[in-house]
Amino acid sequence: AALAAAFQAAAVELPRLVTQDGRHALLVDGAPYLMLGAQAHNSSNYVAALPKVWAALADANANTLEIPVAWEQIEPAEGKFDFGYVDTLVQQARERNVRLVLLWFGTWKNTGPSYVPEWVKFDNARFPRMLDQQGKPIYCLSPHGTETLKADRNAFVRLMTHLKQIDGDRHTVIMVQVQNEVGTYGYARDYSPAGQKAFAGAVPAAVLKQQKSPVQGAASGTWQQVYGDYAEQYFHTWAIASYIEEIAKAGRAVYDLPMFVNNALRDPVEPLAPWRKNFASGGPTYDVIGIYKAAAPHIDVAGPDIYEPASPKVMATLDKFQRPDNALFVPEIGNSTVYPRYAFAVLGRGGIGFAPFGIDYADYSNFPLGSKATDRTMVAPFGTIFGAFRPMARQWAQWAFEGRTRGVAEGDDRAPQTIALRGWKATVSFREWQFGEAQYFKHIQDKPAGTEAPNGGVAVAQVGDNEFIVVGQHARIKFEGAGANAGKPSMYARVEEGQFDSQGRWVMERNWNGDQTDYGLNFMARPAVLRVKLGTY
Ligand code: N0T
Repeated sequence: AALAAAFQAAAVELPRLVTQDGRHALLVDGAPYLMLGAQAHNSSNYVAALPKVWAALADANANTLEIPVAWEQIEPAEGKFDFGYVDTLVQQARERNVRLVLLWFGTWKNTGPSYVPEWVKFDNARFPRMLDQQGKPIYCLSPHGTETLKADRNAFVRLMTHLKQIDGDRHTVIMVQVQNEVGTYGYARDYSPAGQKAFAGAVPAAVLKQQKSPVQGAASGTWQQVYGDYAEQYFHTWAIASYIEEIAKAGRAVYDLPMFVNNALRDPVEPLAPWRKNFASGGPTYDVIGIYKAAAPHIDVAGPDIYEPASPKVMATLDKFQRPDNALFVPEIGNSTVYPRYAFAVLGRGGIGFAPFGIDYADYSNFPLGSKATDRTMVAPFGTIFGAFRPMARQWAQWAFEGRTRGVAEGDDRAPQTIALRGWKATVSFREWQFGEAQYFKHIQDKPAGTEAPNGGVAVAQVGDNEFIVVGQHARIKFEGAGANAGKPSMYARVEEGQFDSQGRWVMERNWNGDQTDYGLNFMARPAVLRVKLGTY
């Protein structure tokens, strides 16, 4: 009876983000959840389009589908709501044992108003667009439009109310993204009278506290006084974040699901500089996460949308978005073959989720951002990795929350990388054969098939003092003593290849020894899961 009661409690517990010791977990049904996600294409949010989404999701071995719910589709005429699509979506997700992350395409979708209903799109008097410095309306809706906020918030609250009704006891839907890639391209802020007035106001105390100024500015005062050359961008960021906060707060008041925003990135490597039309002003770029935290406390996470494949940039982006006050969550990453390996880095670093974008068979390719292919060949490289993680996803999320996991993705330089573990150090190298050391075979020019471009990765969970779960592809890993074991000779006590079963029990398939361990542990194209026990002598 106590157990039944505990299950009951877990089933009714709402999904939520928790933080401990600077690490984060997304709790679903009361336990950390690893989101092996996939995002559908922008226009697949219609019942008849779903079969091509589910087919790709299955091939991806994803446990979570991210998919839009558009304002235009749930409120095509003002005050008339239609949740037919949402009902079918939730029903079909349950049948497939898949969770949902809904993307609220409202006032801003990639900064523009393409997903607002027609009755909003062209009523600029009631739903004002931003004005440029000459007073001319631009493409983007103004974050100072009080009627726009009211209308968007109203529709969103209706959506959350409906979700609570149909899913409040099941939690098929585990998170909601509020808007999509907000900000404004080409304009720093809104120069309308409402915008001008707000810009002349004082920086709110919460922003002063959470967003330090990159320049020597006043400790308080107007945006210009405090943030100097960054004032316009920071002000616009605050305006949009505050607008999002009103929507998220109202939605969570009726149904308290975790909520997040996503970001079209600014360059993470070039030195920080004032906005120069080089990214969307007002979005949750890495430099203004503090403003989002201050202005939008009902938004749990700001996540990076990664479409720039260069490994130093990807790593810099992960570094910048993983913070004690911000969980690492990659809600979008390109679906071409350069990106799957980053799953090892994101999930190894303790990310709560990772979702390639464009995982459906709708015959649309967003090349050159993503893959040219729109069929199984595009999905498979993600599917093999997710397939290795999926049976142990719950364990992995728990280990990540406990700070036991690490991960690396092969860099564009193909160079070895080291992983610091408690009492141990691991070295991961790439393009190695399974047998022998490269230095003895200098005459061999050949490299393993499938390693022509970087696609290796390894993630490690330290499950005991000398015990590790290791998952990888196209990589070699070797361990040596460090810390308390520094300088001690060591060897494998045991290396089992296997997987966890549905009860969470480790099931061994074979014991790696001899050739299989003499030259490190070598992962090839098929991601394998190893349970590695080490010992010193
Ligand atoms: C993304 C997706 C979708 C290095 C692009 C990325 C999705 C949105 N936008 O397919 O539109 O809804 O969130 C913008 C990337 C900008 C170019 C980066 C060049």
